[in-house]
Amino acid sequence: MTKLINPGLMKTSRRNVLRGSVLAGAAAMSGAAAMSATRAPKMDGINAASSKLYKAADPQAADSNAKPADLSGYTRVKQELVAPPFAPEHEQVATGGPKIVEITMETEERLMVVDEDNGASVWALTYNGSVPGPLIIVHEGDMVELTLRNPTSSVMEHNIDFHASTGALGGGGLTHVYPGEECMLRWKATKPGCFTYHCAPGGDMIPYHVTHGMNGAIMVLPRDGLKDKDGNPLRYDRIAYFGEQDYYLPQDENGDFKTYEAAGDDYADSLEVMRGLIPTHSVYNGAVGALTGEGAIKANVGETVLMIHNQANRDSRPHLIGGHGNYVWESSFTDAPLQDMETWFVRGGSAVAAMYTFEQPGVYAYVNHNLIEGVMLGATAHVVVEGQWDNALMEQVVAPRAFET
Ligand SMILES: [Cu+2]
Repeated sequence: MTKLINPGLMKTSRRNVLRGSVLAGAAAMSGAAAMSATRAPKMDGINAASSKLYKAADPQAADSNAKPADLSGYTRVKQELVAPPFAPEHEQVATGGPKIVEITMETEERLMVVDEDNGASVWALTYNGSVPGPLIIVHEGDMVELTLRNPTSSVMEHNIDFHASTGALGGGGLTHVYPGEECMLRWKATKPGCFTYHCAPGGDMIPYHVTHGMNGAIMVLPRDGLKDKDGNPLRYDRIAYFGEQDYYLPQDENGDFKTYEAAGDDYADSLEVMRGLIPTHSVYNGAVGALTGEGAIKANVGETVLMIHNQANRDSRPHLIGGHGNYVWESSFTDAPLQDMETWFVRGGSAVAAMYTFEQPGVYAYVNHNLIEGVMLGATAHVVVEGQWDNALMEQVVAPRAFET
């Protein structure tokens, strides 16, 4: 199935297209010029066992007939990204005209404990050191201007595919950075909604990076904010950002989770587990229990929380035990939200927003309601809500007691 999509430039196949750079070259975008020089991975100091993971970057076309983007009318702002489950400072309703929102992300490879109880760990591949990567928030019509930096200490090549963007494999084709390299990508947020972003270096490396934590979400708000089906404004007091991560961690013959010296060393073993399609873990925010106990989300009775759920690889079906999805946007923010949902759906490779106003105090569990995944694989978070109990909504009329026979 090999064919030439751009005669004289390069050969392609479906697999090569997934490797990323090919289409970007064919697109011959002006922004690609800076990335066009043929580069070689910097191999100094790289773990020898992992160096085979490198693939030489495909050459990219330097020529372009594309017009420069008209950036007049935009103002520039910096968005300081924060670690999940928190959201960056933002406006719910945009003031002023469209903005160029500058963000910086580093591709950090780091050893993370996945389950303290059994020693499961992973050399996570991350944006800014967290699983999921940070939540980005812009408004429809804004430009996202990302500086993507791959530290020299990295072992692997990384890039980023924004599902919210248009063209060049979601930017994946224009953002391949080797250790010690950085690049800048600017794209216009034309679709309002919540969207996944993820690393997609090419071939089997795509699911490998995504299942090692390299994904996150961006929310593109309508300029005038969220609305119900009748167009009335909907506002939230806080955001809780859940990244659900399926891991496929190799185990030895005794069932113990294997450990590795460096990022990438688990490549062959991981692929073998991944081929079975059954995750060893499915967790929120990187690890079992990351959002329970001290990490639990906090809220008060009467507060409205916007729960943003990202799952870059696998379907999920979140349910807030004891509460509801008062408004749920499974698709675009231009669609009317679903209302009063018990359980909603997150298609693998997407992010979804659900809004709820807490009416009772207590501990709420936010679970994947495939309860095997929620309970046994780890996909449980807690929301601890303070306030006054409302007996009109629920009351224990008789506490458990022995009944008379
Ligand atoms: Cu990556």
